[in-house]
Amino acid sequence: MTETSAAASSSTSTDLVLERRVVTEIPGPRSQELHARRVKVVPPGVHSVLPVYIESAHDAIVRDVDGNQFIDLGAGIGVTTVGHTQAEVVEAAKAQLDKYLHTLFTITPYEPYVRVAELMAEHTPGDFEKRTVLVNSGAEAVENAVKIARKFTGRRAIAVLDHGYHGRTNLTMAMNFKAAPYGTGYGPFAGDVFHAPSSYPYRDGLSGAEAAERTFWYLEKHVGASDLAALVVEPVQGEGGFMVPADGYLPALKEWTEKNGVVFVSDEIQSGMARTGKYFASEHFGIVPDLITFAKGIAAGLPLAGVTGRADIMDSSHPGGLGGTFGGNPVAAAAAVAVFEMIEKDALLAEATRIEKRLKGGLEDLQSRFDIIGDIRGHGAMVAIELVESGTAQTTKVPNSAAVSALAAHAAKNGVLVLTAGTNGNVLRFLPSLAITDAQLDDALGVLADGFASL
Ligand code: PLZ
Repeated sequence: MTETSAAASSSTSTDLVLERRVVTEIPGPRSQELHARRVKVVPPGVHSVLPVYIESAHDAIVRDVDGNQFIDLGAGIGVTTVGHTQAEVVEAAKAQLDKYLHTLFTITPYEPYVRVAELMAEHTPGDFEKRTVLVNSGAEAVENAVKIARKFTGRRAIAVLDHGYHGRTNLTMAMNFKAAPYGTGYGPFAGDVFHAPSSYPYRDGLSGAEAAERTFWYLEKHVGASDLAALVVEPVQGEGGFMVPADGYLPALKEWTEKNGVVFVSDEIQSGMARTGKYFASEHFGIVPDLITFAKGIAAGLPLAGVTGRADIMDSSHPGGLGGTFGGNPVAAAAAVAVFEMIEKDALLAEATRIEKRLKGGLEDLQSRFDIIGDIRGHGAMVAIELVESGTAQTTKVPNSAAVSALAAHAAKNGVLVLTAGTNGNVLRFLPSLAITDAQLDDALGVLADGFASL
């Protein structure tokens, strides 16, 4: 395997032959060496799901330092949506690197930030004036949306939905549904955050209207609508397991927030930026959020995030109230502008729809052979399967996290990166880049089929 290692150490992302290739055990010897160095200097709290160390990546293929090549069905949790190392994005970032790397927008501003704000205004739902603030991470975007909603309404309380995920800062830990691993031992958490029941059609069997009534009852009795500044909702839940709410649920929530003067925040950090076949998943449900949080896919891997929303809400913050040293970094912003251009030029919304068809087709075929696949759900290139114990898919739906772990491990050993999710850890989620080919998808599905057969 020495031949392959030598090639690996000198290859760049653009030399990659775009196919799955397993040439060593996984993780290979060079990854193991790096891992031995890492554990001496990086704490275990920063956990890596699969400790193969990456050498290069392009489109939907990542190559490790041992020369193994993986079909990437995770895209760094939905970040490299346009594909790894796309020439347009890399060139835009390089051009910006030659001009200036930082000035601080709140000291001396620059055009790429303004351009991103214009593009967000254009591509988010809602035919009204909008404003955008740029920050560095998804959690920071959620923090800012909460700040902005509280300032606008003068109210204290924030509501979130069961199975939601919003980040790892102190406020956003309080907003997550799942305690372990995100919050365990890290409290006390921010107060005035209330969790309400969501819509989870596979498990609750409720219509959208029924699930919404349950949510309202909870918010009205337990929080009181008049004290509520914002309701923060992922239109398709990410870490929770890609739950698509029942028809009518989100429109009912939106209407309820309007009636009660509550700011509706759509957390589109995972579901946004063309991932679901629309620019923002809110569009699938016909809702127009007051504020949208975004991150992940917007800059193809460079750190950029933000909040876009109704001008009257966004303008309620006083000068100096919003910002941060690195927010809207010019290199990341230039990359984001290129991402928007790629979505248009390469008709990437249609690619997400292509991927949905191919993936769901393959997964339905697997479901007809393996009865532990209880549910297949999602939109565009954001699709998941929920696994249950054999014989329970239509009845008690007993979560089967062991099968999910075994399948993810089988996939990794065979050159497919697939991510898990779900409050019960029993969901396999597929969020490949929109550059993935049908042949790569079929190849990955074949690996999964073998995995199911060997369970
Ligand atoms: N809101 C909907 O999906 C990030 C978390 C990975 P940051 N999801 C991936 C991990 O284990 O830390 C996410 C999200 C939604 C907010 C966030 C937070 O975004 O950029 O990770 O802060």
